[in-house]
Amino acid sequence: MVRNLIVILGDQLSFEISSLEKIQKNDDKILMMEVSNEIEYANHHKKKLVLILSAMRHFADELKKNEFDVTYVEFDKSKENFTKELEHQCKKFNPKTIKITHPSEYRVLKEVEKWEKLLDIPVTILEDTRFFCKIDEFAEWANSRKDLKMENFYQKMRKKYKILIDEKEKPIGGKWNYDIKNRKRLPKNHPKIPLPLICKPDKITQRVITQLKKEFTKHFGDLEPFWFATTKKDALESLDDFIKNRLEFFGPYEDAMKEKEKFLYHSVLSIYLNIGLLNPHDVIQKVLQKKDLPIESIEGFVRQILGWREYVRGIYWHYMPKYNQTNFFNAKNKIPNFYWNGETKMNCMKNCINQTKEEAYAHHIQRLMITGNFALIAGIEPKQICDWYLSVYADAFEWVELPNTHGMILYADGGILGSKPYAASGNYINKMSDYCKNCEYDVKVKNGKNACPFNYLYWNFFLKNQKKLEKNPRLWTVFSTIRNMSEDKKKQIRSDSGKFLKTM
Ligand code: FAD
Ligand code: DLZ
Ligand code: SF4
Repeated sequence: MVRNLIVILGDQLSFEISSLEKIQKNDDKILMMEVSNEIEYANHHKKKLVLILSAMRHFADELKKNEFDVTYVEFDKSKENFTKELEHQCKKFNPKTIKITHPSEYRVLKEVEKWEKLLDIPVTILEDTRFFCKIDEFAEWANSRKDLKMENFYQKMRKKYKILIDEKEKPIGGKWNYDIKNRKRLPKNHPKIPLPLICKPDKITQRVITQLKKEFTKHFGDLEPFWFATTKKDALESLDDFIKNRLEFFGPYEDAMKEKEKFLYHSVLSIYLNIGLLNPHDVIQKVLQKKDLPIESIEGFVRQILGWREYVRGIYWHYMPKYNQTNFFNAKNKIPNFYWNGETKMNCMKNCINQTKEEAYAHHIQRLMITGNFALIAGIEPKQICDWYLSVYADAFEWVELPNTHGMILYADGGILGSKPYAASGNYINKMSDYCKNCEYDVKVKNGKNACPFNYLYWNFFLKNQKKLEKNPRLWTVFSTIRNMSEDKKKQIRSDSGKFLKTM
């Protein structure tokens, strides 16, 4: 008889996962399941499917090599969902208890919470200790404050873990945040930037690719060339490669965009962090060892992982299940087809979407200021945009995708996460990228047929939502311009926007 049946989910691929902490090799069994429901609940990018399934199979092999008793269930149509498959396995193994580390997504947690009653077997859900901040700890912080600024949370984490902090609890370098130094445009003759580490698909990955080619042809995106790491060893090498080749300039060019540079100085590590191949504690410790690199790069990078990543997870668990129910601007437009096929004259959108199709990756500013900004000012319904982001990126899991999409880009939560909507006109995109020079639209033109759609949609968004936003002190300049705007100009903006939105 099996003592504990330990269920490991597809984003818990780590020997340090809490469910394995007290495992006894002779008495306990590990269960990993590939199931249709997880593969089909979103239109996952094909590269995301290969990444997760291949990494799961590699991890199961590693466990077996270390003499753990593992049952690994490969997908076929009969493997419907976690619960049905677990029920089937429990009949075979009759475990005394089931153990699992807290699922990262609300949807899966709710499924797990039903197991005890359904199977009549005790189920223990353990804390996910990979994160810096416990769910309860975030709730305590959130309940004690009027506003939930990321910056305050981040400083609290820095102090708690003594990261970039001196003996007097003061930030190293004198400032908590070097955001101001993270906004450089990439100069024209900037040398070619080293690419992230390319990992050649091994036999396990090739088999997944072959299986997917047969079974999941309808999923979004290009399956090949597949180059992601699918083992901890290769993910650690990708981390070392980032630290060696790109970290130095991560800070200054964090907000830059360039047509032929898909990754710039970004780490491309979220895909490994989110499924357990990399541990965020280890990543930060390795980065901190690079004491000779500019503080704006080190602090900038630490802020993303210790600050933003932990903060959005906290927001997610604090506000779910209601978080995705809001629609502050009552945005109702349908997501245009070009989000799926890249067929648009807007060069910035075309580039970001085509890159997403190819790589299952876009860096933060592309997600925020191009595809996200457009969705906001074009008034696309939040649910449709959230589904898109959840599908198309290899790092997309609801706990991190939803706050970024629903909160950060769409402001659909009414300002829980952000203090103002991140709306921007073509001017910002032109300042931070080279997309406009190859565009059929003219970024300098504000209205009419050749005008950049971001220009009139930007003003249309604020005109439409004036009542909801005009009291926001951070938008004072925007509404002061609107107050001085002629009625003719407003009419033109509304008319151009109406015509454009109709073509979507
Ligand atoms: P880098 O720029 O190198 O940053 C380093 C690390 O910091 C990342 O690997 C990531 O773990 C973390 N990080 C940075 N920004 C954020 C953030 N805002 N929230 C959480 N973690 C962050 N990230 C995901 O991991 N999964 C998602 O599904 C996801 N969806 C997003 C949707 C939208 C609309 C936006 C605006 C952002 C989203 N992000 C998401 C956050 C961020 O864009 C990605 O983490 C980042 O682009 C991943 O690339 P990178 O590893 O090269 O990141
Ligand atoms: C995203 C995903 C996919 C595509 N497939 C599986 C799978 O077959 N088995 C599995 O355990 N997990 C998979 N995942 C991840 C889950 O959808 C989900 O994100 C995690 O269980 C965390 O809640
Ligand atoms: Fe994008 Fe406008 Fe620039 Fe074209 S002109 S690339 S639509 S910002």
